[in-house]
Amino acid sequence: MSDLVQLSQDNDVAVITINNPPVNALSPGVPEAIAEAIEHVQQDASVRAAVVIGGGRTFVAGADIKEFGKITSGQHTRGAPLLPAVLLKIEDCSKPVVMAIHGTAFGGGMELAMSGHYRVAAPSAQLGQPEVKLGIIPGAAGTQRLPRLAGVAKAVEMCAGGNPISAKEARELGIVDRLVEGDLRAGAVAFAREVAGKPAPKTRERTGKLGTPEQNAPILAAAREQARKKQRGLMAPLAAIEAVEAAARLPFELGCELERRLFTGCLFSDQSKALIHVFFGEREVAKVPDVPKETPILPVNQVGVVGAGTMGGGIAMVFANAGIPVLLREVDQAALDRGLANIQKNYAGSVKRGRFTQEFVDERLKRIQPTLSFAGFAEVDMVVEAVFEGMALKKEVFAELDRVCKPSAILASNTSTLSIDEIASATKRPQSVIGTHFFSPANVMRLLEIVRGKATGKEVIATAMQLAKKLGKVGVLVGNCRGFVGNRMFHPYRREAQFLVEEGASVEAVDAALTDFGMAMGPLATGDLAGLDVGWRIRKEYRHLEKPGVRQPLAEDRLCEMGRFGQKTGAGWYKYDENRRAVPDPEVAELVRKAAAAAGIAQRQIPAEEILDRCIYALVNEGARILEEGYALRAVDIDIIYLNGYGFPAYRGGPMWYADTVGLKQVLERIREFQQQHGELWAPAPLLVRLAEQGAHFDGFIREPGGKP
Ligand code: 3H9
Repeated sequence: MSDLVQLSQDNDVAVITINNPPVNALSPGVPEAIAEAIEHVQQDASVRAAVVIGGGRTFVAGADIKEFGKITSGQHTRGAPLLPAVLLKIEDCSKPVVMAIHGTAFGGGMELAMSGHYRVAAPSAQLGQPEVKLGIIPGAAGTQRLPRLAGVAKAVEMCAGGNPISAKEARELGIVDRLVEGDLRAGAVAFAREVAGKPAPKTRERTGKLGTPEQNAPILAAAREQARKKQRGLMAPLAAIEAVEAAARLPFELGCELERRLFTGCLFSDQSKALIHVFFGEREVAKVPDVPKETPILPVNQVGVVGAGTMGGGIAMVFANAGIPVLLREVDQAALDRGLANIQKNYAGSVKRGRFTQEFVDERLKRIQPTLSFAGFAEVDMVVEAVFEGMALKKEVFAELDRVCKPSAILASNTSTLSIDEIASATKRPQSVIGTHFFSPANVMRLLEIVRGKATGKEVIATAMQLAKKLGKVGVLVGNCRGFVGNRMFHPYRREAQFLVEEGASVEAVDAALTDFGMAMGPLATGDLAGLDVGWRIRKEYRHLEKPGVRQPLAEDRLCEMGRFGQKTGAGWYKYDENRRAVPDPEVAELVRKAAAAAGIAQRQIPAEEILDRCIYALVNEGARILEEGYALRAVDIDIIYLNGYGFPAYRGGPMWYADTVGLKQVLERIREFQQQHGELWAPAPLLVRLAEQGAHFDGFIREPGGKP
């Protein structure tokens, strides 16, 4: 037997152990070795039943995702798919095969589990068909066996939604036959002994839960509607529903054939390639080349948050939710009361929506201790400053924190635009100063931009990266440039959106072009949500840096002067009704038209394609500069920032991946057209020019050592 699978014997029960760390993926060699072990079980007269179990921390987390790229790029030339055949062999074994599940039985792992005659599980195990999250569907009869075990409704929910269920729920649904407390292997062997000699039920022959077409029709219709709404633009969920529908309609073999066709169609799609890029990208961003895995991590058991505004309050909730006690400091009682009331309101909303229980919330609230002073800050391991965005104030706060906090404490700023180095200069410990840029609402958004100053210590970086994970965030390390990565790119993106309106596109048309592309919101509606006054204040702070003669958007400053700050004032680019629904506002159209006329900007019809290209390529061009200058470590870091902080559609892989799929030569040509029409704001990034000329991609680009940060 190979190293990947071991066969041992516990008297009359064979134990097949899969050992392919870290997650026992079904890499080449694993299915073959399982098949070989089953062959032994079948032939060895001393064996009456078998247990299949995962070695290490988990059962099987699925097919080996790395192999998919090899298949779609033609490196794999294997003929008939192997896994489905191996699963049939297990199911056809004349001796009962008991699957013993701990950790995760995901994707191909779940499919493997369902090919057994019985399943037992540790109570902490999770089971699921998460393939849709990779833009594919189960490809080894998962869509055919799951409805036979759990019914069509649950199978549709799991295969189209992709979220796992607990072992307890799996037990209630009949997917799992027994929960095993304590030693799983021993429990599974005992179970196998109980069922040895009895007829072994084949999942594929069960039909009791498949329902009638009449019963299934409303379930499938509701699932399709939900998928179109909640997973807008994604192909895989609809394919998964079609495959599950086939399970109830067709014999098993024909259902499997349909599943295979749908699986292959999805696998070769751009959506799946993008989502697989995202899967590995989310893991890649945690790796910082000059901060090795062994870098010591500083303890963060207690934190301080300075400022109880929207951001500070949200950040306090993030820590409290992760079990870390927080001292929340404000300057006066009224501001502190307001901050706390917001936190309570926020939690109450979560209880109302059923996300948290009251008990859970009470426990979290107890972890947030409000204060008007810095008393107690001497004990905290880390402080996150979230005061008003102004350099003078930030420096004052950091000088004070430097005085009151213990020497080992990390001092972090939530600034979204200001220089971490300048903030650090207010302290005597610049090595302990770092940026932790949360996105609003901080307790919801997954992105955490971690900003490395020129003096930030490696231990501080490693600690912040690990803390991000603990807080349930995706931490991405970025360099210290104006706007860091996300906002620096967002600036030209929103600038183009505004220019387009000035040139004749309607506010709604600009937003629609981007939401049709898959963005969660259009650029102008996003401004209204974030508050137009934020940018206005920043523009005022940086006005002295603007180059004379360079075109600037006209309308947003005017809107702010009118008190139209966006949703919070009931009006911005749109008007908002009492339910915060955006309504187009002719007053804005008129204002923009007048401003454009005064500035001599000609009006014309602008096609949606131009709106899209100008906005997205503005992102890409700035992203290319950031990448070359080294403020982002890799193109995928930029992608992960945009997916988790800016509502970029995951199935397009992020702005840099999207540009790669369009082809950099084509992107460059279009940018050069825009440069001719609109001038130097559209000068192509040198890296884009170079890569386009080489026929290369952003993906995989590694900057020469010795670049800026
Ligand atoms: C499928 O099964 C299709 C089927 O229908 C069959 C069709 C024929 N493959 O996430 P972590 C790596 S599709 C390859 O940091 P955690 C991961 O990249 C698959 N590699 O750990 C990382 O590598 P590195 C359906 C994989 O404890 C390391 O393992 N299954 C795979 O936070 C540790 O991972 C899924 O979609 C894989 N399948 O989370 C499950 N899985 O250290 C995908 C992980 O070099 N996996 N790696 O960066 C997960 O959801 C999580 O990894 C899991 C563990 C929850 C299992």
